[in-house]
Amino acid sequence: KVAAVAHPLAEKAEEIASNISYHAQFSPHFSPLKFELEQAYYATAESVRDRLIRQWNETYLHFHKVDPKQTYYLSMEFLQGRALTNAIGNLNIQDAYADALRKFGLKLEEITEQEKDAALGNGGLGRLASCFLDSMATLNLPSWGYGLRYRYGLFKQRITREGQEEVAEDWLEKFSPWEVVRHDILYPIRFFGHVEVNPNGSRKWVGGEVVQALAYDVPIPGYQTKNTISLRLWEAKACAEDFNLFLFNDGQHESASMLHSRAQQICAVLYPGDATEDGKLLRLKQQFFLCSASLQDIIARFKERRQGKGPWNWAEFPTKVAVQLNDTHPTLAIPELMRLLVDDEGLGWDEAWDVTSKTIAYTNHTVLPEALEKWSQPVMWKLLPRHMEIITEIDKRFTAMITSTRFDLESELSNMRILDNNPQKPVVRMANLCVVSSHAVNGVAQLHSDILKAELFANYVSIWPTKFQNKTNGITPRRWLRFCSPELSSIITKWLKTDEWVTNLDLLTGLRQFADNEDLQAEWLSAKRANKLRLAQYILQVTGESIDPDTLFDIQVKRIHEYKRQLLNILGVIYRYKKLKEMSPEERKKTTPRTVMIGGKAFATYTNAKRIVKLVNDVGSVVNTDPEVNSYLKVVFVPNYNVSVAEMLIPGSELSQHISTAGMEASGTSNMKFALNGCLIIGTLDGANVEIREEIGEENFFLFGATAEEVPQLRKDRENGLFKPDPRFEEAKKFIRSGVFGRYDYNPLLESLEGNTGYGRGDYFLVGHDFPSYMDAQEKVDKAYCDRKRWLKMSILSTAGSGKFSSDRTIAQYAKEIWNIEECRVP
Ligand code: DL6
Repeated sequence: KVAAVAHPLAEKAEEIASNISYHAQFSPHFSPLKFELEQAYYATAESVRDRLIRQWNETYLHFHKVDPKQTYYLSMEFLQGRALTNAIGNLNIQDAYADALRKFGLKLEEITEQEKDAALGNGGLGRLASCFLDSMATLNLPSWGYGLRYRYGLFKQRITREGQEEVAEDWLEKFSPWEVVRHDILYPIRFFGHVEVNPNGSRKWVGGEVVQALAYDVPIPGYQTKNTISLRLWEAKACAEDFNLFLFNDGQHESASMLHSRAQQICAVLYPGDATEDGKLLRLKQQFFLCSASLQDIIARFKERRQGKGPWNWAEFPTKVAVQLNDTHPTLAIPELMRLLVDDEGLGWDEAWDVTSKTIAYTNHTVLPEALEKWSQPVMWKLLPRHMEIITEIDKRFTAMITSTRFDLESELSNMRILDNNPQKPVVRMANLCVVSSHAVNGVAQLHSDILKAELFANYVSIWPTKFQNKTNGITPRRWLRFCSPELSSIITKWLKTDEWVTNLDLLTGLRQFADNEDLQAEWLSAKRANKLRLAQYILQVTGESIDPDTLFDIQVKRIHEYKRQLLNILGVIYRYKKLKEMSPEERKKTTPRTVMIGGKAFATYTNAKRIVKLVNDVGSVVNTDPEVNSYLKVVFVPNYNVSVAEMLIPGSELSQHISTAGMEASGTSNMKFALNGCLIIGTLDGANVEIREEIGEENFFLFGATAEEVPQLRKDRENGLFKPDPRFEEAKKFIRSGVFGRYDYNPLLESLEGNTGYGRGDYFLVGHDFPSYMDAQEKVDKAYCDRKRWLKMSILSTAGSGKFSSDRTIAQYAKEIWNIEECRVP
């Protein structure tokens, strides 16, 4: 009954309501006269998007006019999550929208729940990219993100009796109201083919297959600023001529559309399985597709901002363009930029190299050897022949530089080279290509950057000592506190007497002075409790398990990986369960009741990770139905962990586990989200835990485990049979083997913690070594939780010490120390 009128910039609830009504009627996506939650979501999202589009266009025009140096963040992953709450929050129109929706008898929270997560990423690396975009927009930085528009994002996880099952996640099943297709932004992307040499010696890549890259733009609004930047996602399209009408009319329907379906495959899924040669080729195609489309677009913009009139001063390019490679996945941007400059623009090698290396910077996100990308040389020659010529030339020049100037490094050269010419398996080492070609290389937490400098890239450091930097990761305080925990946010604002902390997170230190204040503690407790209740309801809804909000909520959520050691967590739980079983009812009453929640997705082909998921579920089934124990311990596997689930879990957490083997987690960012929400951390000295502990105070952090320095020797000791397992560790494993948790064969998993060979690898992740100190730290947790005042103080101090971990700080450092870009605020 609300009048349907378009008021794109409506302020008042009535006008907003009529705007929503307008979209329901005139941008119809459903049958008329239906206005249920789903329809209301789309109409609401479109009305918000109208406002964004105006700011977005203004931002584009402003950047065009000012022509500042601009950063382009190239990433194969963006884990955006939902957009509506974030957009409404950043535009500061929550109350008006809530009022408007009430006129339809709807609640804003019900509407926001309708949105599907855009899960175009796997985990930390992709979520970091999304936090960075939020900060770039909020800091008014001239910057854009470039990624791929995967048809199916990260799989949906279902838990069955067999464990994890993967189901395609159809985030575009209906459509996304947050993307705008740009039919005018289209670039040709070539694969395969060959290189032609012209009489003047210049080279040209020709032939092969050509697909089109079509741009879809997603608006990224900054917090309380007009600046709205773009995330440009590329989709692959075949040309109309590629549809063979003759074959189709001849009844050969599949052959007729072969090129179309081949083009569609490129952006079909995030991380196509790469166990087969075809799978590897597809992944490489995806990477090149992103790099080529983005660079053609960047160059087109560089020209457009010079009124489209050449000749171009290419030396100016790095003063206008910064390209950040999010890990090695977009490494092909390096040879592609060289190719575009040399072959298409006619620059000489040295000039093109100067432009390329001044433009490109690289972030490393892992030291895990299996995650350091290496591409088969024969596959690369087949798919990208011109790029392989360029890479070979870069490798040749680098080799010549070392042999002529650095005799001391000659013995190291074979490891430093970009090409590994091992005849059995010749590969291109993408990280080496990035290090050699970029002007800046950074790690993502101090410890990680130190390890990169001391180990992985040590030889390069001796050549280019100033190239290597640290940029400790951060998270956006908007999504990860202000919007996901409005109750706690209001309390913070009240006690700090300002809400400026949302954009200046260091102000949180102002809470320290009140950490002992009983009034603040009471308010803090009530906000945490409200969040715990909300979480308990969610757990009931998705698992059917009822959990008690008076127990300690202990959470570990992240990708399932052996180095992240969910196995250590569950072994600890198993030991706890066994001890509870052995206690008398009176003794049990003296323990600290806990609800342990573990969630995360295992890569589809990672068998041990899937076994861990199964074990957690099996332990939960037994413990939760054991009437003697289940008021003191519950174990819940939280299915389908994603950004929206995190927004529910983190505010309701009291203890969270960041317990990777030291030296293996580059940074971690969920540790920052939990600490910011007043959750205490039990963790090792790994990644950003080190800095979090420094910031919040070591007395507020439950530390255990070996240090990164000790790890190599401990591994050797194991190999030499010098490791003596703690009896508690042996007891926990034996308990699993006794069959208490069902008949599934857990031996292969348990053997990975034993022996020196095969599965065993001699407990590479040192679960056995760290188990006793982990259990001791858990005892300290239990004790601390009994003292409510002390716990609340620690919780307040965690939040108060989290200011450093704002992605605004991280991005400001990138802007100043790597990109050399400045604020460009839309007036
Ligand atoms: O830098 C973001 C994120 C870090 O917080 C994690 O510690 C790190 O594991 C992750 N790295 C990757 C790269 N591949 N692997 N493995 O996802 O980056």
